[in-house]
Amino acid sequence: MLDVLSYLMDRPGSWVSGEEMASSLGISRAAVWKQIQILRSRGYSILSSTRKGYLLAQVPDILDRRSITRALETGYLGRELHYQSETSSTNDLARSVVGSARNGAVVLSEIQTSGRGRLGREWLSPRGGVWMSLILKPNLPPALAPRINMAVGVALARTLSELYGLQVGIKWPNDLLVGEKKVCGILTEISAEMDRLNYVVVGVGINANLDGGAFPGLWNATSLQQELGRRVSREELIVRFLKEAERSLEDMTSDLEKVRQEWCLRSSTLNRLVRIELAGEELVGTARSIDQEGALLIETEEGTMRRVLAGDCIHLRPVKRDDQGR
Ligand code: BT5
Repeated sequence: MLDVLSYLMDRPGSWVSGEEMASSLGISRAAVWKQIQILRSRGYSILSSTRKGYLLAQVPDILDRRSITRALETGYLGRELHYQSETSSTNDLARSVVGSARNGAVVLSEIQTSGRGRLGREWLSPRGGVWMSLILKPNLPPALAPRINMAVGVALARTLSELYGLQVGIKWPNDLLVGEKKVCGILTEISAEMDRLNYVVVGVGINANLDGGAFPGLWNATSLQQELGRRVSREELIVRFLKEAERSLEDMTSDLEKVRQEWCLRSSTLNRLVRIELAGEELVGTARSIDQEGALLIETEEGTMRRVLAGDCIHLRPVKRDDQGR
């Protein structure tokens, strides 16, 4: 299903011949036609002409629980899906259902009225974005929860770059930037006993189909729509992200080093001069690496290495090539 849709979406404003599409996708022309009919029934406006083929004229911006469930490509992530058109925060909604929820349940909402960031900061969540929370019940000690954050950040960066060809960078600990502008934020909240995690709620906010007016007063926020010059299918985005997140979470248990290395590759923080704001302290230095617990390793201006587990990070300037560490 997603194949014909992706094919048309990759060619915005262009006519695509049915024959060309069928042969590129390795399916029959009748199968293409059938998929076009299904897409139309879901609200996609697709023009057809016997001479020119098909043209995707308009993408509906709907989140339909059943349609997402049908499109899912995961084993467990998102197989239990909760949807509300409006909620205070999907992280709160997730916590209210966590008792009976299965590992991998996902909570989605069109609008959040009290979306939040870290340290109680406000997260603007108007209609058009993807506001979702993953409920995970992993068998991990609480100290290793930041690994989940790292795995989800990597999955999100991979999704945006593979689906849209965007140059996204992960800013430590877990913002996704296009250039220097924030397009996604992640808020991971845990419930734990001394030696055991009860559950983890990973809140993921993606500024998808939002225009410039969506972020009054925020000069450093952007959206997929603004960056791509077109709207995206949020359903396709969610389905792909859940698939990538499941893969990264699996890697996290079988090959954590792979996740760490991918984080480093996709990071826009490493090899930069940064200022880290910790409770009651400020640290300036060059970000050299992150370790397997997601802690940032900073080389201070005095030449000592500092390990920072949590804090706010401000990018100061890129470091010159000859200044780079390994
Ligand atoms: C974050 O916090 O970046 C985590 C955001 C997590 C949002 C998701 S949505 C689903 C789930 N439910 C929730 O209630 N939250 C999660 P932080 O690093 O603290 O960044 C917050 C700062 O980002 C704010 O103080 C603003 O400056 C800025 N900001 C607010 N809304 C934004 C938006 N939509 N896009 C980009 N930046 C925004």
